[in-house]
Amino acid sequence: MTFTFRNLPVDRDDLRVDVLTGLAASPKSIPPKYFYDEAGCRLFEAICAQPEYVLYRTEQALMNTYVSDIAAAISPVECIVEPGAGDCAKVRRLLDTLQPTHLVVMDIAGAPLAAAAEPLSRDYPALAVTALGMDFIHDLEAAAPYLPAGRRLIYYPGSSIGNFPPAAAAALLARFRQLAGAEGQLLIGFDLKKDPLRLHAAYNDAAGVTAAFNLNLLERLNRELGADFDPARFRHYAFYNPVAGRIEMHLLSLAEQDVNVAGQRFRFALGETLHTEHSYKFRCDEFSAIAKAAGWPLKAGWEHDGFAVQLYG
Ligand code: AVJ
Repeated sequence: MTFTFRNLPVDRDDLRVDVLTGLAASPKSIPPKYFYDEAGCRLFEAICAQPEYVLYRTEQALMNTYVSDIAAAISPVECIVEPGAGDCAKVRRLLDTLQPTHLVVMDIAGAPLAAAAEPLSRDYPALAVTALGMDFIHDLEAAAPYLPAGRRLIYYPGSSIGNFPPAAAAALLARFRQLAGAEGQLLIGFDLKKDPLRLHAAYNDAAGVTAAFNLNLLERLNRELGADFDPARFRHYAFYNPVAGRIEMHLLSLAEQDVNVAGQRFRFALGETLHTEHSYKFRCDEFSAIAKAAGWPLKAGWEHDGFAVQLYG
């Protein structure tokens, strides 16, 4: 039916400020949301097609297997809201079964989101689609004026929540709770703790796509912040930290080197890392405790081959 795209005003300096702050800190780090420029979005889709990155296909299989149970457990909704919707592929299955009147998708990568969301309004003639190019981690509340009245389901698949340490995950889920409103529900997918060798392989694919995704961050900073990183002098380094329960992804400096970023100089020691991503893995009970602390009581859950989807509300 209707398609609306809005690029919500982002502070243009966010990238510069966050990167300069992260590089000045010890250990050095950059938030993972900055992976997703246009090349980064394409590389993430390519990761999902790698045989080692089973997470994506396992969630698909789970949703295919249990879609009617899941749909039956969800109370009727008028609106589905998906933060970080990316290529908008996952939500189609819910549109088919729940038949809401409105869909609101958000993503920090506005142009790819608009391109992916527009066809949905053609494929679902009864659906009003709103695409918001926005940094929802920073600014979730700015989406509120675009949500129609009526019952809302927040859909947060793909283990995106794994990017956040437990306290930050609870804080984000509490903000989802506010946005969802009185009769709001949350359907969320997350990766489970499992054999660390399987996890390790998923972030170290043989074709090197995850490495390219990680290193693309440096290319982006070179392009957008006039930085002079030499990607050949950094190594993609990802491993499972069982004490913290997370995959850690780093860019490790292969030499002592200076890098200039937005007019400032940063020194990397040999072997020093720039931390680029956490990807937390949970047990079901661990996750529902986090969600409960954020005001979401568990309604139902499904598990398949090391991946879980839970319904709250
Ligand atoms: C999009 C955050 C779910 O952590 O598995 C994939 C991103 N990073 N390979 C993840 C990612 C490296 C992904 N999430």
